[in-house]
Amino acid sequence: MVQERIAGSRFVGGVDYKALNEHSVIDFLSPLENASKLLGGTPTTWTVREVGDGNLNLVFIVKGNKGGLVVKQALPYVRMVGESWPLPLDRAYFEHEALKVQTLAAPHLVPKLYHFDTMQAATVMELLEPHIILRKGLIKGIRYPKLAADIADFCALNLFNTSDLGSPAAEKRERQARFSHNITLSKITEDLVFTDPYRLSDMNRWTTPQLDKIAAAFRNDAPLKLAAQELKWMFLSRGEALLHGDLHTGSIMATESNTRVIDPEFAVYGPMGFDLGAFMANLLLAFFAQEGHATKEDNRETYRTWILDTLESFWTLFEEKFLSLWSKGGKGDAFLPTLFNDDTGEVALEAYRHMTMARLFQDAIGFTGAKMARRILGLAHVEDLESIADPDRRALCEKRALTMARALMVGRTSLSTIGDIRDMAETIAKEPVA
Ligand code: SR1
Ligand code: MG
Repeated sequence: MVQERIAGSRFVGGVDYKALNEHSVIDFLSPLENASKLLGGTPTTWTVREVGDGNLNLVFIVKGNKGGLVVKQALPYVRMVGESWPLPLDRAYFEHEALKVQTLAAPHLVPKLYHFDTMQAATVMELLEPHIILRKGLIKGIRYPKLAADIADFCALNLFNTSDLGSPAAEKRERQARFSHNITLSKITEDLVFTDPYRLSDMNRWTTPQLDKIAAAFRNDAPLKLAAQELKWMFLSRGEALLHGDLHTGSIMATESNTRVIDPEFAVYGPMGFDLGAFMANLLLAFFAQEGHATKEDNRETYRTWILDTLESFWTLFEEKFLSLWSKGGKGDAFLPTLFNDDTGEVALEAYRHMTMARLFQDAIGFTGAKMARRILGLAHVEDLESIADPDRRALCEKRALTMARALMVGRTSLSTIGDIRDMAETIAKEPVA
């Protein structure tokens, strides 16, 4: 399984690649000095648990008498489907490279990196404890007071710093060229997010028969398909910044006081709105799923309000942070401040910054819609909805989410504030569903 792509990733998954197991991971770690130090004791005393519950990789938690760490290894196929769907191992390289970039921009919001093994396509990194996957917390109804601000910071710092506002052109071009080789994972996004939900595909699934009509309506909806293709075109062609590429609530680990973003294996240059939309889509999916998690004791009303508060704060804080980074001036070659350092220039540039944020908002909500629809009509679904056991109840939540997804995609250019998005979600959640 030798990958012949680019210098840095060429040898990822070399001839001696072997999928690790709970025994061999100890042999893999024991020669690593920093890992042994962190774990403490002797390798025979270390305990291992494979905990990967994502769609693609193996994840081992290893603990010793002093501490713990995580080993994440790429498999040569899509874990959720099996060996019939091969996948290049060099995604581990892109993930590690993206984590390095993110560590420079926002070290407090990503796990610490300890080691990357090219041959085994494996990264050794910080064990985040007592963090849990945010999606699971949202299903349980846990509130995260720092979430909106932390993800707003993560997005603003990474998107700004890797764009032509924050990076000198030569540096940005080199990085963009490197990540442009993350072709297979980008193609998954192109197909699963922007294409498959709008055509018949063996990969698609949905709650049937409840959603059969709406799934067919999506496949026959020309304005919606145009919107999806316009977003896909943006994803393919507009290399604004290095994206995380898969910023859903399963890629965030959180406690009530700490937030970390993991799993950037889909990293690629693309439109900034894509990451912003991914996060907002998953908040909205969590919002619409709450009705499925309501019980007699807890109708989840106040929790739903908290999710929408988080959505609103996220956008507001992102905008504030991005604008402040831009006003302070980055190292980028676009909009050199020296061109605008007279009174008229400053006013014009400030107005332009606000226009850019308005455009970015519309991009982001278009991607929000696309990322919502794919999780209901496409291959990879979300636990928020999947864990609603009663299919009628689940379908009700899903239909509402699809109604919102369509409205965001088709109507994105006539929506202008995050308050509009909140109102739309609240209205759709109250409407009767056919
Ligand atoms: C075949 S991979 C399916 C999905 O899992 C990842 O989390 C990405 O979202 C991808 O689209
Ligand atoms: Mg992932």
